[in-house]
Amino acid sequence: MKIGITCYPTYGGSGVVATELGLALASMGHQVHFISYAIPHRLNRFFENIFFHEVEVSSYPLFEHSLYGLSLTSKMLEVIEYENLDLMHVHYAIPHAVSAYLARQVLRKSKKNLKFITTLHGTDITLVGLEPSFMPLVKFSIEESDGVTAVSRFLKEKTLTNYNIEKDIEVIYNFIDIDKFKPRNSDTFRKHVAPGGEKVLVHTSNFRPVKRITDTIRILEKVKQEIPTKLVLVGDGPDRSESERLARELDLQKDVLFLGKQDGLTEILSASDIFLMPSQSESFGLSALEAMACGIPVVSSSVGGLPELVIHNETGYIAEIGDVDRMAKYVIELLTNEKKYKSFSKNARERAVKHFDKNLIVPKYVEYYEKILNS
Ligand code: GMT
Repeated sequence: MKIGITCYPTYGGSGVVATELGLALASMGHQVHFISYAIPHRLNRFFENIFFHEVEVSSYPLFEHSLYGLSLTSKMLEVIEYENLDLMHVHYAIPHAVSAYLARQVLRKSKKNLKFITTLHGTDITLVGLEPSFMPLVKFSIEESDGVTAVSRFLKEKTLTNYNIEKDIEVIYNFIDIDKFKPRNSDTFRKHVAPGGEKVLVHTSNFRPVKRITDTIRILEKVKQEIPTKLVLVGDGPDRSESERLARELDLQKDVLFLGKQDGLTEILSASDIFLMPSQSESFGLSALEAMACGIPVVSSSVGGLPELVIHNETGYIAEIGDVDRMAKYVIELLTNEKKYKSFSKNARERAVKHFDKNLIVPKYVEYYEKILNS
């Protein structure tokens, strides 16, 4: 198959999933054309069967704001025609699904056929898409997609009810390379982070308000009263300054390590004891899955798709949003009960391998592509 993929190429989870999917499809012999404004950061070297087409946004004094959606449609049309694509697969509804819809309509005028699939990831439905001005367009682009997938059952249900849509939405969970994300020895990093043998809590994200980063610091404050512990925060974004301020205010500046954006995640995760995800909203929680695959139990909020990933009292614990007391209690329970910790760690890795292995999930996308192309 020749597949076009459009995604946000930055650090967000949807871009990671789209890129890993493209790489997996290419390794199966499919030809994959990424169409976006920048090269997805995981495509950092040559890969057979992978092509990248950069969307250039034209500037003209009259255009005070970027016309990205239209530039994207134009690039899609060019690539679909010249590369003879069978299918477009867009990740994140806004504006990608609208651009793909427009490209399909333009092609229909000249009696050419294009099918496009939209994968919903989370904030495109639960946050941005709900803005009153966007809502009708998001609903329309979902209804008009030839196929729609969602990364959790929660997100599927939310889409159908929030937008009052009657459509078959296929749930295809996010996936992980279990050979890359696996428990490994990372003594050097651990010695650096916790030189006194302290326990290590970890969180990775894009530091947006939905992630509730400051909750991780408040959890640390409580856990530290019982067990010497450090907190490693990986990533960057709008809430970083506020989090650094809180760490100083609580006199925890020596115990909270802000590492910024990092590529060597597996080493950091493997050197940690518990992954924290106290999010306000989370349709799946890819970074929690990465931790689980490394054998790290997760303590998270109970929102969105998290209960489909984190099995309470088995691979980690879940608690109400903002209930830092309970989350801290769960962390302490795990850190003080070695037998329980070991079994949770084993269960976390096993769950990642059994349900979210790339080799199980990617074929589901291929099957879905075939179904849509033949429909
Ligand atoms: O908010 C983020 O973490 C980024 C966002 C994205 O679209 O890049 O993530 C969403 O998609 C991820 C991949 O499917 C999911 O694992 C995240 O749960 C989801 N984020 C939210 O729902 C807040």
